[in-house]
Amino acid sequence: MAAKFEISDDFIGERNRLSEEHLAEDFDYLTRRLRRGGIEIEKIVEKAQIFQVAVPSWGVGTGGTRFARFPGPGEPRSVYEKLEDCATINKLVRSTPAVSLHIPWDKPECPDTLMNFAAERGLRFDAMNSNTFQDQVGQKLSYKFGSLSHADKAVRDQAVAHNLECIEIGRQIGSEALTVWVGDGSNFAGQTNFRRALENYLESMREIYAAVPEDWRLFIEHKMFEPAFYSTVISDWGTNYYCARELGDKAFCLVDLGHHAPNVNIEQIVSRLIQFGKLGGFHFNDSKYGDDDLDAASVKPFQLFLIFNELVDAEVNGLPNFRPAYMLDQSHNVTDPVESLMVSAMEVVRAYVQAHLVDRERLEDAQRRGDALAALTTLKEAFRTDVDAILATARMRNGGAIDPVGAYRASGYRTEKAKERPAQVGISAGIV
Ligand code: PSV
Ligand code: MN
Repeated sequence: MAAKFEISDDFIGERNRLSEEHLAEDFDYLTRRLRRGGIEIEKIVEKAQIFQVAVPSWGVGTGGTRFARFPGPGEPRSVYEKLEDCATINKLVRSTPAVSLHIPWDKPECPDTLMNFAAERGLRFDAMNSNTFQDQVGQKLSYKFGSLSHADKAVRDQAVAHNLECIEIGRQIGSEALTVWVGDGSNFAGQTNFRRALENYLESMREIYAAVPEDWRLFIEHKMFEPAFYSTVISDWGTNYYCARELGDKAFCLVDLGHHAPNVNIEQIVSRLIQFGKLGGFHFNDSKYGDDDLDAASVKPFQLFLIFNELVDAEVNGLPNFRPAYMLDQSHNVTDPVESLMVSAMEVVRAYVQAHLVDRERLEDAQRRGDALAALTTLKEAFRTDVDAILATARMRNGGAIDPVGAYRASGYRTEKAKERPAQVGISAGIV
């Protein structure tokens, strides 16, 4: 088999040499600026160097919308090619060494081979995602009217069995979490009995929970709407929290930023879940109207910062068992998915770093004195700080690119992949 094109470390080094000097100047300036506020820049660079966010295997293909999909050149055609793209992302940004798989889209024939393939490229596996929101070819019973909450026990059993299979595959490839999102719900008033549906869901989830290994976590993802447009079974963080509590210590709530009503105060939801010890993790993306799955921070960067303000507050206060799993969950329609995922990963690190710049003593003092303006100004000062030099330095020190998108484009990766991966007619992607 012909060798596959890869971006080499040497190439990244050459590209970095083009802007190293300018970066050093910017870094020097920022060092002095932050020092004025009593912040030691090296500590923040270290934070940026160790921060990680997982990428979704389904994000490296063009997702499309409910109306159409316009495939791009060189799209991955298998889980292996998806991993090649994920490895490229990590090589350039150095903060995405874990990949979240979706089963059966990514079902490996040989888990060992898949795990080795990933490890050779510096990757490991994050949470497994089950899929009972679609019918698969040859599937016995349909999920048209639900899965884990279905009125028919036989359908529920089938959906439970699928989740158990996901856990089994996950165990074989070194994953340590299962994320369950169901599309279950209703499109018409009266279509389902709300209470019974939730009871059915919980009964199914108890079986799944029992199969979750002791050192794993079970993430429950809530979503207000879509594909069901009248009601969903796990509609909101309250229902999610109730279920996670009912299930037990291994169960946590996962917050996908696109899964709430418009204008909902997500940072407060995050704070509540932290306080109740049930924040499991995130699916980062951004939205203007609904679950648009746009690139992280492309519409509401301040919201992302405020979410990280809560997260960093918990981190610096050393809250027990606080270790949220960070993942991206986006759909790319008009951009090169590799570029979008790199930019989003960098935006997530940016929000994390900026949240570390918040003067928490000053904030607390303003809160005590009831000085709302001073409190907001304290947050805004951190949010407005241009931390590009910190992010680029952290990437460079980790072996990545100062300018990941520039290096990616200059490498010709996409053109090479288009040659290696001739388009497949009818290729499907995770659109949800
Ligand atoms: C549902 O909209 C969702 O956010 C869930 O995380 C799914 O697993 C994913 O999208 C599939 O694209
Ligand atoms: Mn999601």
